Amino acid sequence: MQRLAVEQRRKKFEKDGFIVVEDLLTPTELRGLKRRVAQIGNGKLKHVPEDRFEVEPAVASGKVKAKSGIESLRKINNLTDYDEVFLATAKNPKILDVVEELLGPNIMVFGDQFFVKPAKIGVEKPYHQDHAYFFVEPKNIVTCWIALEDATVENGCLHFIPGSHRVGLIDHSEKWMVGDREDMQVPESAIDLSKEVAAPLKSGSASFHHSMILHKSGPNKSPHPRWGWAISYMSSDSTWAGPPGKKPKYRLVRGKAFRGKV
Ligand SMILES: O=C(O)CCC(=O)C(=O)O
Repeated sequence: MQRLAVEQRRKKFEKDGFIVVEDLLTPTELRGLKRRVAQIGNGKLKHVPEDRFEVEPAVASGKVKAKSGIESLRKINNLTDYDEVFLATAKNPKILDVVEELLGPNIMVFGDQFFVKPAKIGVEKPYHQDHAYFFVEPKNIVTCWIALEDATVENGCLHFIPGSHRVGLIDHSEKWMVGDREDMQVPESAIDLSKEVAAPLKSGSASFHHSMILHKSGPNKSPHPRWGWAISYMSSDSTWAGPPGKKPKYRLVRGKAFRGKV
């Protein structure tokens, strides 16, 4: 990409807290990922531990009987820790080049989540800032969210509040129940919904968002699944800020590591 375009993209990310990059992955790359995740979700490949899978609430409660393993899932956590195809994609230079523009040359994978959001039953994820869940400093993690299927307003694409990454960490004390698991959300009174923008994506396109931006995804009310894979990256000179001794082993994917840092 030309220097000017790169500079414009960086400025847009600084101002809004997210950018969209069209056609990041090719149809062949997408097909490989889709085949692989279906094999994992349907139990044909068994190398991803069970505790990485989260079942969609309507299926977990017995209200809906899913037609296949993958269609029963809300998400799969940390595929890059177990699966070579997803790990290779997390190292794809087309992704890392954009991340480098936003974070600098030394990059580690912080974590990843594959969101299934199955047709008709996928629940919403209410407004939150990712960094409310992330224990590293500075609060500057970039998530690449790749659409494996078209993500639309009807099937629950991401929505952002542009510029909200610049206001600091907001209170997440409101309870949000995902089935019987308690999670958290930002109270609606703390969100300027007049600024909300939807970020629909064609399959193969991706958004890159800052870990402090307020964002949500809607429920999937459509007959189409909304598969999206979110890989979060941090600069390798970040510092662990969680409980001592609990730091996960992070993977360097570009540049160099620093002693005493993550
Ligand atoms: O894909 C979703 O439904 C939620 C994604 C999200 O909130 C994130 O990637 O941070």
